[in-house]
Amino acid sequence: MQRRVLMALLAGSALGGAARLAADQPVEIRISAKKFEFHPNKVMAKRGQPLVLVLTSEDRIHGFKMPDFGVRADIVPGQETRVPLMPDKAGSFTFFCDVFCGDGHEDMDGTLVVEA
Ligand SMILES: [Cu+2]
Repeated sequence: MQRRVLMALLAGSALGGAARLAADQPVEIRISAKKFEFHPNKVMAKRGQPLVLVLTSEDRIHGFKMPDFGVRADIVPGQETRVPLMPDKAGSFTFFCDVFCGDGHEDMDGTLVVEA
């Protein structure tokens, strides 16, 4: 009887540990770039949940800039650019291409929505 209770306690704490670990693991958000858009161009996140943006390009070098979080990276075709990001404030934040890529470059942007 005691042994069963102990096993249940052990199983419970193991599950709790796994849940905590999952919460601390960064969530990957994949965003691909091409003339003249990001896909997806709207991504959702939770405040306090660390992210890794995984950026790829389908055609040429683009830029990725999100001033509200001090993020800036080049997106090079054939590579994955991984950008760690801690969304520590709620709101809607714009990201955009900051490498001139042709007519339409000015409209190449998207939004990160961080929910409280
Ligand atoms: Cu551009």
